[in-house]
Amino acid sequence: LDLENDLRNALAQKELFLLYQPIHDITGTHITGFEALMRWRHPVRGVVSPLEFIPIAENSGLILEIGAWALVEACREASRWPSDQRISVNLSPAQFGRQGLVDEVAHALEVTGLLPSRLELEITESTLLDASQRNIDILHQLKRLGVRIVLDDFGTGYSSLHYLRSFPFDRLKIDQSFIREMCDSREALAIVRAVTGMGKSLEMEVTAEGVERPEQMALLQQEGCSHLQGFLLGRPGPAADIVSETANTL
Ligand code: G
Ligand code: G
Ligand code: MN
Ligand code: NA
Repeated sequence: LDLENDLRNALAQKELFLLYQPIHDITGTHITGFEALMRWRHPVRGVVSPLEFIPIAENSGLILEIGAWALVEACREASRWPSDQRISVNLSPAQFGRQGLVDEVAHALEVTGLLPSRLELEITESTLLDASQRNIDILHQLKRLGVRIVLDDFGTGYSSLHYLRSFPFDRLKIDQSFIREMCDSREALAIVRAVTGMGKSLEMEVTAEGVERPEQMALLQQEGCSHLQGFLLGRPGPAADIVSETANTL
């Protein structure tokens, strides 16, 4: 409850901030965009992970305010980048379930002037809860704004395949757990192979998350994955580093 009270003040106190992790093309030589990852600089505890404070934000309803802030902040930042760079923003279940999400996204684009096609919204299966008609309608409305929709942590839910039939996602992100094991586990590798194959057939980009070792990168190139994200290619970092990072690859 302490932390919840502190979180209530965090926005006003400007204690929340975003880090940006690069997403590379499959060669690892070009950055195609960044994922915005939230952090909380707590005055006493230091930097708190979203794994700790997002659930608190969800339960208290604070996520609506925090999520709206993150969306505008990330779009504003990206509007300063080279125009071939995309920004990915994670949406939490409460944000997705809320009336007015579509207006909120439209507002963020409007006030920042970001081209809609440069914004990607990352949604997990647990965010969607189910492929209900209401949820599918919201995804279509978002898509009509011109933004891209990404299915995050793909493979960890129990109905992943069902979602692919329900909605044309622009990108799938293979969950880190598969990448971590793909060099040692035939099963993990088989799943990575199957997901990249499906992505191709369905004309969805496929990003491997959590790429930490050169052997993983080589294997992902061989399997025909389209994008790479992970500590091997770049850690989440402050916005100030980005202009120079992207400049190196252009
Ligand atoms: O950056 P890190 O790996 O610590 O993030 C941990 C988790 O927090 C991930 O699941 C990530 O998706 C989630 N997360 C990070 N930033 C945000 C955000 O801005 N909004 C939401 N809803 N989740 C976030
Ligand atoms: O759930 P989501 O995919 O949004 O979470 C992304 C999280 O994964 C971020 O918190 C980010 O810090 C973390 N992450 C990104 N790359 C790596 C990596 O190579 N290894 C590990 N262990 N975590 C990573
Ligand atoms: Mn994500
Ligand atoms: Na993910």
